[in-house]
Amino acid sequence: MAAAAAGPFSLREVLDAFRRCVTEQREVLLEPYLSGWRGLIRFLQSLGAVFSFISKDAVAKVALLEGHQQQHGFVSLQSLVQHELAAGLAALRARSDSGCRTVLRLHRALRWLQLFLEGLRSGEPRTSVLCTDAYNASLAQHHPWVVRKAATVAFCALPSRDAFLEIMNVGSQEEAVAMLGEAIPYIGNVYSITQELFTQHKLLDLP
Ligand code: 1PZ
Repeated sequence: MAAAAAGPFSLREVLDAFRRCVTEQREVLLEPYLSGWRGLIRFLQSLGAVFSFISKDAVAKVALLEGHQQQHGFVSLQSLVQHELAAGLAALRARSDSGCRTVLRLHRALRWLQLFLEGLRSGEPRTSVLCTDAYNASLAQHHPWVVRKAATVAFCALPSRDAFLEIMNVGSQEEAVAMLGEAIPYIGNVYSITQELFTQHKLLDLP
């Protein structure tokens, strides 16, 4: 257990991070949130170079948030939002490097992840179909045509469902599917709390 970090990468770390994210007061803790994202990025990087344009963007966004977190000592997403809103919504909207607009991008991607994992769990064998459907129902509406095109091409390079469950590295297929069943509600919880927070503060369309 103590040696878990030294062992081979497993998507279980991502589950653990998202599990740790939400407090009893329904705050989303930044440290496990970013740690979950770092795990997802490592997983994405292991899928090959076709996905590097996606992982590069995610890496940049996580790095920006780490910078904000260190600079201001934010513990939660709520405190980040509160801090940035103190300057006023107009000032916040004018910034291209705000924590809020960056979290919003990851937040939308988390919805994609939730849908994709649900599909994977359902048993549909064509991961590219699952991935495209999840993408069209979430991120795609926020992306320009050229990004949608590149993403759709990359999705064709996804490994099959069996291979995918294998490289998640959580044990047998049954164990991998069981872990998905456990992980999806945690991810869904983080997603809905963030969605509520951003709705409440009118931040869902930050440019
Ligand atoms: C397992 C297969 C992985 C598929 C990942 C599905 C998401 C496709 C996203 C395509 C993103 C293309 C790269 C650049 C996008 C940016 O323009 C946007 C908007 O940011 P802005 O330009 O406004 O700063 N970035 C995003 O929408 C965030 C995308 C993060 C994607 C993270 C994927 C995590 C994958 C986990 C894999 C298990």
